[in-house]
Amino acid sequence: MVIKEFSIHPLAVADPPLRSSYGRHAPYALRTLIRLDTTDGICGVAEAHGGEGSLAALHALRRLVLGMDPFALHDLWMRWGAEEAAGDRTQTWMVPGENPHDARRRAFAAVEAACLDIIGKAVGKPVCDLLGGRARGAAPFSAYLFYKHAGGGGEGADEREDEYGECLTPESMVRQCRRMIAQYGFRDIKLKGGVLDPEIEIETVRLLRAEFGPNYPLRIDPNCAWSVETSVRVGLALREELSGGGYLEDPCAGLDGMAEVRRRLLAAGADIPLASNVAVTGFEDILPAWRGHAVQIVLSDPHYWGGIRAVQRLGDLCRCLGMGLSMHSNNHLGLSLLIMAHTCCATPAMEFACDTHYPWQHSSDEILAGGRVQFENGAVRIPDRPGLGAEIDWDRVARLEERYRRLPYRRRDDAAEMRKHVDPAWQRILPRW
Ligand code: GKR
Ligand code: MG
Repeated sequence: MVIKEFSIHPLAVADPPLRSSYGRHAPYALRTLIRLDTTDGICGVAEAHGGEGSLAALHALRRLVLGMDPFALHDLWMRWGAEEAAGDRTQTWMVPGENPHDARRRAFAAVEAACLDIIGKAVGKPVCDLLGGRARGAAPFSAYLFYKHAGGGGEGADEREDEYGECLTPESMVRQCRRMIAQYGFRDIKLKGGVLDPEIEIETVRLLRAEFGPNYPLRIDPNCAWSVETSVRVGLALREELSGGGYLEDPCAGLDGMAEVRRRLLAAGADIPLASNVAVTGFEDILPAWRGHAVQIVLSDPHYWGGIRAVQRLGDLCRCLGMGLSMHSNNHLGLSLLIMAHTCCATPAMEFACDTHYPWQHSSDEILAGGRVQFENGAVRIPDRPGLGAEIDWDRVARLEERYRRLPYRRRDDAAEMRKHVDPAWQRILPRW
């Protein structure tokens, strides 16, 4: 069995005006669907980051994939040269999926997921059962809360209903969380911070704790918006709320800054773990992060760490070093959610609930035949089907692809959206506070 066709489908997915320290989300997020067809008539699919950078890498990889045996993933890895690339792979200045330094790994990860989908279909097993079996029966996810402007995503006649409404105060964030938990049953809460004055964000976390109690661990992630000083101040103010299964994620830029924050928090008696998906994005970052005590929890992501098996390896490494493992998320559709769920179930070390943007996407954009993936008590069960368990609605794909073609932009640029809608002079300043 070899791969005889490789098609690449760029997609535009409606996205609400969510805020982060990067700026504001555009009306459409960019994603890519890939499809591999084998000589045995089996089709494998995967979802990847979108936009021209991701597309270019996938098109370059295509010539190595055509004619390959889907089982020969190591051979592909070596021929493609997706090892860690030199250069700034941090996500300090570039949003995930836009950094050219991990573009090769991202392309490989998509092909790996599609090949595992093929292999699973060939042997009649779900992907996580091919990779050592299930460390847990279902993949738990967290309620991923965002400050946001009014709007449900999309534009003009294509605008989506604004399910969560404007959310720029602590009180409206509690309402957002209540609604999300009622709908999905999440048991962990993540607040995207770095948007409002830290005092308001502290108040938001406190209100969330008052509303949901200590059985809902809390995390806050300002994506490097704070100085070391501010990070320590916020950490100390929230020492109760961020302990007991919670964490402080990428409060400031760089491993040195994170190490200093950790030192000062510990010296003040606050043992709050620091987590990262900004300063730590690849295997090369692990030892410096560990040696400097800068990061205690690594946020993996099968999309940019090099695939599902790379996250398994990362999990083993984290276990050896006494570090925790969680999972990062960007905007995505149900196919990525399934990739993340298989990854989580096949990775014993994944002991934190994974992040997901899925609640922010609208059902009318889902490309899975049969509609959106369902959550039970905040977790996704692995479908009782071989491979990733995804059946694609190709008419829907064609519509999202057509929408992509009509979009004027080809990469995610949250700062440009800020200038367009909020403040014409807006710049990403780090640290802002
Ligand atoms: O969607 O704005 C966003 C997030 O800020 C995302 O881009 C981050 O990569 O969620 C991510 C994170 O945990 O840093
Ligand atoms: Mg993060």
